[in-house]
Amino acid sequence: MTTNPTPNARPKVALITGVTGQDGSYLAELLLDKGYVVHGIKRRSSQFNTQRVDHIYQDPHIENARFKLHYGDLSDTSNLIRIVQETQPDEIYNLGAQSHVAVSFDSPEYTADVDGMGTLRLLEAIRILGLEKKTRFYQASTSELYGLVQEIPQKESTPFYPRSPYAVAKLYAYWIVVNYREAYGMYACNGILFNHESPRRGETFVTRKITRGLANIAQGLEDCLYMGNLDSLRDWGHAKDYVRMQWMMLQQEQPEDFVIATGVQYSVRQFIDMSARELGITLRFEGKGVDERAVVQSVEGEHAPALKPGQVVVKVDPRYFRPTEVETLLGDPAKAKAALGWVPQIALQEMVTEMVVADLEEARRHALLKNHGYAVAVSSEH
Ligand code: NDP
Ligand code: GDR
Repeated sequence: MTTNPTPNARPKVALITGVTGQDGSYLAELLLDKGYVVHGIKRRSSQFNTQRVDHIYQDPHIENARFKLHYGDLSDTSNLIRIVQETQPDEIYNLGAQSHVAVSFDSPEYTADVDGMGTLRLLEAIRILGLEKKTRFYQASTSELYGLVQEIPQKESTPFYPRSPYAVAKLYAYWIVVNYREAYGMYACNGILFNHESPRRGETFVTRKITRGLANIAQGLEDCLYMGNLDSLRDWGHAKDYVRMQWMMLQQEQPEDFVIATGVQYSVRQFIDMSARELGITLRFEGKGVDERAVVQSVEGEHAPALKPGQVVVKVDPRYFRPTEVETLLGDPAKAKAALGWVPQIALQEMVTEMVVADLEEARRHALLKNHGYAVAVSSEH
């Protein structure tokens, strides 16, 4: 539904960094629905990397195309200035990032450059082009800022204690946004978002690794899923609910920072259990620490033809432990509810079902190909 107030008014223009990612794709859909012209920055890659937005792609030759992609990178200052100049956005959503916490320990400098300095580069682009009073800025801040938590649940006033190069880079980004708001009167704000997932979640984040891995095992494409810390506790929401809030944050009178969370917490182990049940598999967890594993207790229905009771389908592998772990995160979204009327609409169980159904469909396709003699590579190495 298009909600542009007056049909003849100039449509609002948004620029999204990270448009090819999970959130960027849902946000682009939302803004197109609202009548925006949406510009997105995509990275040059040796293979197509626009799968998440292919369904909303518009041929640039079409007159009045409302979805346009530009090559760019958050590490490239002149490129960012040029894109902001060309697009003259009313709103910038800075979602682009090296967003994997574990990978940030392998690539700390790159993560700092893109996630920290990249934010500064965009804010400076706005300032250099004299757009401080026109362009509103949303920064994808994160619950990882709380790291070693100082208070439960975490709210806007909870002190930060980042525990990874990713979180430290995002801490810089958080404060530079606050500073530019105070120093230059810019409408710039931080959404401190807790983990949010969907069938579009990257395959190496824990929820998607679980739903995809178990679906592959159920269809006989893999034998075992190797996991890190099963005790880790997270507050998981659905990405669709969270991008709605990103837009709402830029429509207020005054820029403010908000915590976005569900207020409910589960362990990685519980997420595994819920996903297995969706596939008709009942699991029993045995052992402790690095020796912990999940064994199939019973199988019902037709989703897991490849499985037998007694089979070990999940094992802990310390290679997925992090040098410093964030053990527990639980958000308090009271401010967002009171000030903006935002409440999440999709519960965890519903999201698990949606993710498992999508991954099972893909696993079935792969199994069909495999059974007809085609080679299928199903890597779960993360
Ligand atoms: P994804 O990893 O799915 O998407 C990240 C996006 O950033 C991709 O489009 C990616 O491009 C792009 N990107 C990566 N590096 C660069 C770069 N150097 N220059 C330009 N773009 C780049 O993340 P999500 O959609 O899950 O998250 C969106 C944002 O929200 C991120 O900033 C993340 O850190 C933050 N966040 C996410 C949370 C979550 O639970 N999902 C919670 C809190 C914050 P490509 O597709 O080519 O890789
Ligand atoms: P997180 O998400 O680090 O919270 O960052 P991730 O899904 O990677 O990990 C969540 C928790 O699960 C534990 N875990 C594993 N994680 C992965 N990836 N793979 C495993 O095998 C595994 N086993 C256990 C992790 O140790 C961790 O405790 C996400 C990203 O989207 C960030 O960009 C975002 O800022 C935060 O969420 C909020």
